[in-house]
Amino acid sequence: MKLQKILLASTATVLTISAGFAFAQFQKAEDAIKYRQSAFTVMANSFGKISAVVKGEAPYNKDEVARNAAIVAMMSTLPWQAFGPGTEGGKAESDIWSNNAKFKAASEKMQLAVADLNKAAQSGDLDSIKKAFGVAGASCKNCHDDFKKK
Ligand code: ASC
Repeated sequence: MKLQKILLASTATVLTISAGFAFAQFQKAEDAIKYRQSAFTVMANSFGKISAVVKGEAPYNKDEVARNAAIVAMMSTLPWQAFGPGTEGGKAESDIWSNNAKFKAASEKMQLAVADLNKAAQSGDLDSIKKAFGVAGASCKNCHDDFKKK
């Protein structure tokens, strides 16, 4: 099955994945920090490639955008398992742990937004891609404003 097909995640799938994410175990906080930062790095790389297309800095290639959106959607499910108790550090604000419900809500909003972006990207409609990209980017920024150290 193609990656894009696997990742055409419905809202329910995203929430199921994120709800069942307690599979990773980390020996040290350092390992959790490295894991979540790595997932965000890969996500940001693909998001940045879509950003260039949306801004008109790169030509629109349907397959490439679809592939990058699928990567973003998949990666978006991964970092959260690495924010467990005792993993404070890196660029993470302490509010992640002291106000975890708000953090979780923001993370779910982002996952839904990038699932929508992925749907638009698979459809190949550039106008919907641009719209969904804007919503997704805002959901990244929203969470960073509250929970990421500058
Ligand atoms: C990116 C990236 C982010 C988001 C954010 C959107 O490409 O690395 O963190 O977009 O800047 O506002």
